[in-house]
Amino acid sequence: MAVAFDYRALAIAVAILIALAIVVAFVIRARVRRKAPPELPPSEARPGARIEELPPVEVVLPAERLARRDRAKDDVAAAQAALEAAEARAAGTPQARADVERRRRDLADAQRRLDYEARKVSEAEEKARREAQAQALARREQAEREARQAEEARARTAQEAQRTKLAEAEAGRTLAEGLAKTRGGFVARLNALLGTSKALDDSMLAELEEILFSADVGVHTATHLLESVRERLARRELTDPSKVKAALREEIERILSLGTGGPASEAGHGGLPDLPPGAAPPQVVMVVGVNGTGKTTTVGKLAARLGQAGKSVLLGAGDTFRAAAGEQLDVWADRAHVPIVRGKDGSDPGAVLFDAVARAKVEQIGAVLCDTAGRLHTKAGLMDELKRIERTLEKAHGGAPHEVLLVVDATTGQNAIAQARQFNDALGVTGIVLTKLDGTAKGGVIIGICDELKIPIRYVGIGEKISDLKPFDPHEFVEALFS
Ligand SMILES: Nc1nc2c(ncn2[C@@H]2O[C@H](COP(=O)(O)OP(=O)(O)O)[C@@H](O)[C@H]2O)c(=O)[nH]1
Ligand SMILES: [Mg+2]
Repeated sequence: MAVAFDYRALAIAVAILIALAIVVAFVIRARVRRKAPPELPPSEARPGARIEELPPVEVVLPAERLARRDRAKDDVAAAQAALEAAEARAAGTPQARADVERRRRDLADAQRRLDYEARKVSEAEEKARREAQAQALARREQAEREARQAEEARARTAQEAQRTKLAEAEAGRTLAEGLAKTRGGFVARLNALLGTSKALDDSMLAELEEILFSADVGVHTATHLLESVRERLARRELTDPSKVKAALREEIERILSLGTGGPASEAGHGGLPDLPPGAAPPQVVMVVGVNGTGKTTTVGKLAARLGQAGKSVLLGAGDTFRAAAGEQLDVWADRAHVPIVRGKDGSDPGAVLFDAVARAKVEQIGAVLCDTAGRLHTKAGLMDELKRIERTLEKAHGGAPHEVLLVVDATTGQNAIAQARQFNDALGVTGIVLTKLDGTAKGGVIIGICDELKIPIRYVGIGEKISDLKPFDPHEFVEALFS
């Protein structure tokens, strides 16, 4: 049995399927479009997008290209005119018709040529426009970069000024404030004794002796002071207690001015001396002393002082013995805004300091401040280690260390003098920093140090803040002590 094939039904089914496929395609496309394109960070944004933001640019095309297009235009016009003339002349002869046909072909050729030249002009125009825009964009980005850098530099300067202000705000303590405890100690007792209108007699001298002997100036210096008073009394120069006080003050200032003894200490008191004439930078300062006297703190404060005076400074973290000593110095480097060379805990301190000096030479840094350990397994071990470091520094830079700065803690009183003597014998100390004067009534020890050792006192420490390191000036010191 023949089955009649229904072509109409098939066509309708196919049409429905096609329509369905079109609808599905539209739905999918609409969904894809609705998804927002991922947001690009500004620096990765498509250059095209940035170019579109630019104002339109004028471009100049090569004259030769424009001339070729114009010639093609003229050729079209000429072919058009020739065709029109041929058509006018056409008299139905086969030659005339052939001539018209030929002119028509010429016109079509000329037109094609013109189309080609016009397309080339617009391509060249587009290319030139893109190039000009890319250049404009590069210029704009360069300007933006420069503006950003200038802004960053401005922010850095402002931050710097803020830091300096903070450091200055920290500079609250004066020398007189730092010496308050010592002034309240033996100086207060001297004032109480010599500020009276009592007669100058043996009992007063006995009390003076007692005050001076218990004042941490040391037996040697106390004897020295008493003798000078007795001599002047014998010469009848001192007729009342206030004159005795003035004489003592004078004598103390004279002793405090003694710190210009040996050749190594010619620069005298008050601040770090300059490099000797002819010596090449960097100036290498080796900071030594027993544990806890304030070496690391002094290195940090000194770095800030020198930095403020315009000197470039590098810190060398030579205390690799005590865990966390490096981190402590790191914090100071940060506060003083100076670079630092550090090794691993337990590494060879000589090697670390050698590297520090080498880096300072390469980077033409003015001064290297070398922190060192204050405690090893034995005292002899410490001195040997420090002597070895001293030799290493000499190897790193002839003439180094230019300064061996001993840090002693005033709160240890007479012990400070003993330490200074030991370090001086082993290393040849060229300057002393007496720290923690703010925390003790034993400040008189400074008089003993100057009298017995005659090593210049470079600085005194009167607190834990960055600005609590003052260059030592004997006159100023006596003024503050007796104020
Ligand atoms: N009050 C006071 N404390 C100080 C002074 N110098 C250092 N110190 C403190 O003494 C402690 C030991 O100092 P540090 O520098 O670590 O000593 P180092 O072991 O010799 O390096 C720290 O807590 C410092 O803050 C000072 O002049 N005055
Ligand atoms: Mg330390």
